[in-house]
Amino acid sequence: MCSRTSRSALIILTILLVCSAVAQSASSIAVIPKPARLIQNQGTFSILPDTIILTSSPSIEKAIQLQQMLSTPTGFKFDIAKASSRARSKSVIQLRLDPSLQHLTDEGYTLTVKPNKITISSSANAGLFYGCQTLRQLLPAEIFNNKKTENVNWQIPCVTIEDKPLLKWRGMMLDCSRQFFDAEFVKGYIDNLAIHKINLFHWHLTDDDGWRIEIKGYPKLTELGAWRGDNEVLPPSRGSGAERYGGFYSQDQIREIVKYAADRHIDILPEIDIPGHGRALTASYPEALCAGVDASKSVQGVSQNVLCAGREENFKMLDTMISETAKLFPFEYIHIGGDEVNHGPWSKCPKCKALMEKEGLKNTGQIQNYFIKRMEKIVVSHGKKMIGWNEILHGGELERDTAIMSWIGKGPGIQAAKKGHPVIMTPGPYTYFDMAQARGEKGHWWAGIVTTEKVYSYDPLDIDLPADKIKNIFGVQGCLWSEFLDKPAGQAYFQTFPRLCALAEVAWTPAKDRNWDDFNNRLSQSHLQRLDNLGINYRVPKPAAFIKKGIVTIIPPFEGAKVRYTTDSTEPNKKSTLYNQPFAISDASGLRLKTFIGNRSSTATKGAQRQAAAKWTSKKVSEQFKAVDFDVTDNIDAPGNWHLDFVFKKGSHKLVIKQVELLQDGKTIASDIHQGQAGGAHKNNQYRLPIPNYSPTSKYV
Ligand code: TNX
Repeated sequence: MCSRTSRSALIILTILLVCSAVAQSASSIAVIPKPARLIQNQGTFSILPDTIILTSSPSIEKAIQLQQMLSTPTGFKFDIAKASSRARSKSVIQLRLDPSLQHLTDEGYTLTVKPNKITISSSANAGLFYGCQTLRQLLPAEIFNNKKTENVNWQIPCVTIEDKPLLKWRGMMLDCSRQFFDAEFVKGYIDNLAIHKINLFHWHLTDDDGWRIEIKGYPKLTELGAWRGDNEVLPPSRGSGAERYGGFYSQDQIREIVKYAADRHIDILPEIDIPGHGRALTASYPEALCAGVDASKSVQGVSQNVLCAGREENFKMLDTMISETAKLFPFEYIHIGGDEVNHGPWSKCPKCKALMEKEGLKNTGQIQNYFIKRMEKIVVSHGKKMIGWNEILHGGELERDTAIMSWIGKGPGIQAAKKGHPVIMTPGPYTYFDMAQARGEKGHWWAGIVTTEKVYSYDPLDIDLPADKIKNIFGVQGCLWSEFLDKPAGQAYFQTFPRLCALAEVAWTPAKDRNWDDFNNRLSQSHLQRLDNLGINYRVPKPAAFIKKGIVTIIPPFEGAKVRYTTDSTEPNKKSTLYNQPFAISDASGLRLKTFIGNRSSTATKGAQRQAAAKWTSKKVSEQFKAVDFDVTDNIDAPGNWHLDFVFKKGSHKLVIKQVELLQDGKTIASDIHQGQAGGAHKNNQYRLPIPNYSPTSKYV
């Protein structure tokens, strides 16, 4: 029997957060992001073939957008009439500009649904647009179909909503360099952001693996630098193989996309990533590199990707790029990257050494600050403000107007906000959508597994700063780097959704009104169906399986989810056994299970875990070390080497463990003495406890 050696009993540490009650009442109402205030009233409004849209001239575009959203799935026409006209329809949707609603900001709105009339009011068109998005989510999910759908009762519950966003910067970044996403894809992506009331698209346009923005003054950037492959200036990489791969956006296409986004109340922040991450630039214009041979590499393993800081022509080139970029993008900021710069080339280059001498720079860190400050001047000279990744704070001071994106964690953002810089929080462990969502799934690991729940748990304003500094936290943003996306379109959506839905609520809804169970309920019972109807390849959440004394219990990821399984290691499909009750199994290693929603399924969960042996809350642990007992008799069913993992789920305090002992009928039979930690990071958190003589009648503590 001793051959069945490795077992584990989990102790889950849960530090409970006190959450306020959920304001949104009816279970059938499931708006994401959750409105600030929503009251459900008696009755319903029905959209009918003769429903009309009333508005005034300045909002006619919003009325047309609403008409387009509603008419395809319903097949109704939705005549648009001036609010002043004597509209005869009994069924009216009115969009009203109302200056008295300025306290809700330009993006806030009120929405009242009465049996004969829907009124959306805002002080600005942005608020009307968001009111329309909310209205859409009050309708049956078929309203998101892109074809006429028969036999649907297009009813909306009567409600009174008053809503406004928590944060003014609610962003999402897409890396279009490592993988090229064509203009149509970008537009579709923008559409899907707008539905979630995201108001900023950060367009990562240049990096080591492809230059994507047409710069007329330097045409080789896109003639050469937009392409990779065996016979191109850029080597094959990122899954694209030996063939010529790439593409770029012409200035005309960019103008069109900027307008497309603006119509959906999304600003576009362009990023030109320098002075590192610049191989696409230096492959097109090698003279931009430092002179001499340099084999050093960036953290990503890329060499020859840093611009020479001592070559004056480089700043002329950058000035041209920023000048052209500034004209294409009306948004007030331009992103200049500034991340992960390999200083190696600067320390050897004669021009950089001469620059250090001339400017009195003591080290390469100060060269970086010199470079970034020159960029700041260039950006400002073209009428824009600069923003960069948190490394731009290294080596010296910057103008207070310059904004910081805090990616490596929250720390740099907090420091920058203290100094007075505007800050966008993009901490990897919460907002990096290139991180894997579960073990065995695609993605980076450096910031840990980033689940939808983890994203949802993030509170960008939960930082220890005075109010006048907290106001420097402008917002929050998700980032999707694309080096791991080998099937760009489908995989990009898989990585983005539903994590973006969680991020949208983090950005829009105050923390006191956020509650994971409530959100997950709205997501799983209604919103996933909307995403499905929109054709979004979202990630279906995986089920979990637990085993105890030979009996497997499957936990679906949400109420009502269908889980199918196999026991012979084959991938479950639509015909596999549907789980409906616990079952016995002699060996769980061949167990495979998947969640099925409509035509979609999750990735497979393999095998079954041991049930958690115990749970902790903050009340049970203290600031001083103390001994705590758990009865684990129920978890142990055989002799062998058992493992105990301490797993931190949520909360703001880590747990430090000094030693673990196992007692059989009051007598110590095993102990493992080493310091472990379970928290934001887990360190040495596994304890090994051999049980040589198991007895089914013994008590194990
Ligand atoms: C770091 S975040 C990078 C990117 C990578 C990403 C992968 C940042 C500013 N730079 O170049 O793609 O990590 O997670």
